[in-house]
Amino acid sequence: MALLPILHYPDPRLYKTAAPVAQVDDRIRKLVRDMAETMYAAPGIGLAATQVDVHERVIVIDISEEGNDLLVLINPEIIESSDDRQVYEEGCLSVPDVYDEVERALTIRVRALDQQGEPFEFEADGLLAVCVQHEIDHLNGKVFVEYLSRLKQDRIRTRLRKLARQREREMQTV
Ligand code: K1U
Ligand code: ZN
Repeated sequence: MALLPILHYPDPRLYKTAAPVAQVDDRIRKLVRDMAETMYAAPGIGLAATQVDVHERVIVIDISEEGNDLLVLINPEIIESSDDRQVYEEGCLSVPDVYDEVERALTIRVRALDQQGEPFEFEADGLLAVCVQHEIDHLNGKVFVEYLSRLKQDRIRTRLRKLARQREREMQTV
């Protein structure tokens, strides 16, 4: 297994649209294992392949307290969305130390493939629905800060660019 580097906003690779997985094979199952390890180590409750610079439609999620309930979604699709909405204070491993409120559908019905390539469907609400929508946005090249005001986005971009330059300088002095 391997820990994968996570891209940080505003890296342009986060804006790419991920392609459908053509075949669920050992390469995809290894990607899933590496993504899960990376998500648990971060720590986070979700990770999309886009965030580790792999532009294929793969997501891992674990919202359990114990971190022992991994959900793997390959080629996920939201096939129904409620008109009822919920607001949740979201975070993102690609946007460190930024948390802000985003409004999304309260309940969704999701269709995806599992690690054997078998289709399955489930209904999600609450945090799971938030997380699935957030991760599918990543596969579509969208980062949650794009739901915030232009002013907030500019401030976040400036802060993260500064942080990246600082990290680069620190690496050069080591
Ligand atoms: O996609 C990501 O960057 C992962 C993100 C998922 C997410 C969190 C909250 C709302 C929507 C989507 C995270 O995991 S951010 C970190 C986080 O929320 C967390 C970390 C440790 C324990 C509990 C939560
Ligand atoms: Zn995210």
